[in-house]
Amino acid sequence: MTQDEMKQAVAIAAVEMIQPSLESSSIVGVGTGSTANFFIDELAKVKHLFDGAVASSEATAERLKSHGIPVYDLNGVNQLDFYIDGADEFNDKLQLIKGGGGALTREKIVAAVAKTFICIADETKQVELLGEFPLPVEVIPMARSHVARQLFKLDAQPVYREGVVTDNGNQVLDVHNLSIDAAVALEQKINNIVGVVTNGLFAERSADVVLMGTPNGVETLR
Ligand code: ABF
Repeated sequence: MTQDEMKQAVAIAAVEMIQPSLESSSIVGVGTGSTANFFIDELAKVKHLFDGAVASSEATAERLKSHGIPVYDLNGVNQLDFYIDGADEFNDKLQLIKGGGGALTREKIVAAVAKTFICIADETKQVELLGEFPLPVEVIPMARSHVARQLFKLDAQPVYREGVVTDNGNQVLDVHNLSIDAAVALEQKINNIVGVVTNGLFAERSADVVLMGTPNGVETLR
């Protein structure tokens, strides 16, 4: 099985998982990235079963609309039963690193609102210790150097993701050489640096379920 086939398998499994709960009034939270794109394409096949979606990025909004799925502003949505999104890494506590695609802040907001966060990822994203994948930190542009200096004090190596502007008009630092054993504490510490919008650790709000694609099929981790 190729990596893309595993991504498609978890996308199909995610639609199967949410389908029994979908109603004509349901709004689905949808993430960003190549695995999420497979999910969008599968979700479109059952679009008659729900009302619409909230998107975690402009790219996702465009893809949803291209399938004829209405996209709503989160502020107008009272209830979001599910958020489905990929990840760059996940551990056995279902804590994640996200934001390789630069959409971490909107992803974290939608995940915070959703009752159930279903993470879809192939087995290459599973790790014992988070941090091999550089941790993305979204920063207000004028604070970028200040935030970088504070991160150096944590013995981390922030690298400016040059040429990238987030959907919120901000910049991204990718923090290398982290070995994260206290993910909640680190998430809070980095978020407390003035000028940080948010970081890509999803530890305080981890996933509720990970659907992991393997060559032998999809495993459900809770
Ligand atoms: C989003 O897409 C991001 O949080 C994460 O960075 C990325 C994973 O991308 P892919 O599914 O393409 O590996 O979920």
